[in-house]
Amino acid sequence: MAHEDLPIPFYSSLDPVYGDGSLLEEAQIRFQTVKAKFVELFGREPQLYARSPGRVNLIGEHIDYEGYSVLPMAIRQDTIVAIGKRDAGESSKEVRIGNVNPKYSVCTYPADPHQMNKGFLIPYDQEVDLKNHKWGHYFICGYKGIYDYAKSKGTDFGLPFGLDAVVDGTVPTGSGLSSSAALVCSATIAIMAVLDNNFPKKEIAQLTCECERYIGTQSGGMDQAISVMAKTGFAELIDFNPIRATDVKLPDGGTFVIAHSLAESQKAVTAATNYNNRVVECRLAAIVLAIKLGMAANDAISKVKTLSDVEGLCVSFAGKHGSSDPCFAVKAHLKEEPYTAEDIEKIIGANLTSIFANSLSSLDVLKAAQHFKIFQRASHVYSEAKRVYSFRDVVLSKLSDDDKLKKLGELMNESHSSCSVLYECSCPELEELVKICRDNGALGARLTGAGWGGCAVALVKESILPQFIQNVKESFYKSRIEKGVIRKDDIGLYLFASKPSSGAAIFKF
Ligand code: NG1
Repeated sequence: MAHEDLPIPFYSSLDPVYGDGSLLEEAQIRFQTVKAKFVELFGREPQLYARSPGRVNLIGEHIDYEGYSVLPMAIRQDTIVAIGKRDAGESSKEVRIGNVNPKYSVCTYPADPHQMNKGFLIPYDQEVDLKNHKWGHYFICGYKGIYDYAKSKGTDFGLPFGLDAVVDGTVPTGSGLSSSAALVCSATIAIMAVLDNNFPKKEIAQLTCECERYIGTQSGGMDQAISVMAKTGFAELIDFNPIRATDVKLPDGGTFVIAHSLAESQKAVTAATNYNNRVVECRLAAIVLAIKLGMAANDAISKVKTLSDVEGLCVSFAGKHGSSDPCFAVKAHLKEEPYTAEDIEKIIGANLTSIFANSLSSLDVLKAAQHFKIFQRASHVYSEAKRVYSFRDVVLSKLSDDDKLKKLGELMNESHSSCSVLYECSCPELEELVKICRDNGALGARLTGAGWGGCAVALVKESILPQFIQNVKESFYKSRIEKGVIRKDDIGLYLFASKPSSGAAIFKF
């Protein structure tokens, strides 16, 4: 059976996931702490646990929501959820979520998602209460996801049902390492398991991607797919529509180092000007290209959702001019100067607000936007999509490991430059950090995840790893430690080498 058709693995001990070394010891302590917190808050022991990891994206940034394949790997940092059903009766009408970290206070939600409309997420009419953004919302996304999934299968899995849960996460938040997906996926899987169900991984990847959108970001499915489907020792080429994961064994002799820029990327809160803005710009680029390439405006508006939808048109246009590159059509038909809303409305013959009338978060984007850089966004998406396959092809090639690593590094550098210049999702701290990584011998370095803060990932030869870490500490972190931005003892949380780790799992001891 294909990997993505298998259910989430169910274990009675921690070692299949955490191995037998120091990671296992650390995990044993964490699971004991989560259990103790559960007993402290709810007066009984949890029934079971689920875990889901964060990820680092090696290449393929801001293209998953455009339907293109990406190439991430899971990292060891993860989120653990302990869960138990509440007794039937009055108390079964609530979901209570605690956290081992005292920074996150207990959140309580009504168990019936129809009541969640009032003052919480408002999932049924699509409004999102971002002003009252609370960490527990991510857990409730999973609850709502399972509820909707059950309904789509013509059942209810016994929901609405009161649940208690305690969360412990080690994926740094706002870092581009997908702490949000680790929480949404572990919550969803814990809820699924405590209701005595287990679905194929590809369905969980799909449903967790859809339910994380209740938070208000129009995310693609990369983070959830890798968190659910990762395998120890492999990066994965993730395809969408349908979701599929193909193992990619990275060449020997290189290591990926993750380094935090210490600028927090508040993806949900800045969605209207950053993340969702780019999703809207890509849609507008796709519609304008479709029309310029001969599609009727009405068809373009109703049928074209992503740049991958018009790639065929772009490629056949390029073909007539001796090229196979969709960017050829972008250069021929879009102008580099930013477009105003009126410029685009003139081309497509419709109001932008009417196109996005069904999406409140897109309307927020339109309200906040001064202009739309559709040439730059489309150029990034098409070129980045190509780099993902080039990366995979280099890995599969007959080159020596050294030559492979060199070429992978070059592709990572090109990806960063495209993210920074064309997609404008970098920030000064990330630029400084990427430069420091390269100056200290990284074969390639780039921002990873959504950007606007968060982490960089650098490809480093194992032979220089200790010196590289030392130099980056000196050049980037030392001054920040002196200024009190981070504590010296915490440096390992912000700068670390990472091997591809395993995906989501359920534990019952
Ligand atoms: P991060 O930075 O981990 O939140 C986000 C999206 C991904 C992808 C990347 C950019 C979510 C949950 N994740 O990742 O789907 O679009 O940005 O490549 O929104």
